Amino acid sequence: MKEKIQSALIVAFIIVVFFSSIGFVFAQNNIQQNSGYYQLNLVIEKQPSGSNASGEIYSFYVLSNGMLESSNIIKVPFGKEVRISIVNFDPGTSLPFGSSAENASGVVGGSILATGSVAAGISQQLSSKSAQSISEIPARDISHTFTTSTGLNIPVLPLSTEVAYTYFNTVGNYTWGCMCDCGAPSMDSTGSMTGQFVVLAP
Ligand SMILES: [Cu+2]
Repeated sequence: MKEKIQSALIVAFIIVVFFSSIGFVFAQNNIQQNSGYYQLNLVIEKQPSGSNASGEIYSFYVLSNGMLESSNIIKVPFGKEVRISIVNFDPGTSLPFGSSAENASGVVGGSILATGSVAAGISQQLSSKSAQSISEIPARDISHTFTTSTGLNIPVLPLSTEVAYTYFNTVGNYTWGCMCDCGAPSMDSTGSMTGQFVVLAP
């Protein structure tokens, strides 16, 4: 009888240890997913008012908590993986100023994921299964670029959603801008097609 109780206790102990270790593994995974990278959501959307010679003015916005905020100052953390999502509602193309704007640079793996659909939600789910991995876009097919003075360049297709992973390894104040001839008023105004880019100290 005593032996039976003992073995029952041992079995119970093993079960408890087994399930608590599974719980521990799940908890670990959740922590890694939540703090694995910093998410920067950018949206290229029509400005509420104003137009240029060729029509509407499109601007970069930062999507934060479901709200489109100004891209006047874009902040990213130092030394941490940053996942940049760009949702582009502009159907038009605009020629880049230089051929370097055609290549994805400063991104992990030298490529970006792109899909020809426009939805803020897509950027969260975009994976190599649903998107094309591309390392360059021919000049004639570029709509805008997201380019920083830290050496990052992401060419953006018209009406598309793109995702790129990158790191910023120098703290400081930099600039971001679009390297395309996409309309004089938007190109010159901060918070539209150019602005400050700040890499924050940890
Ligand atoms: Cu542009």
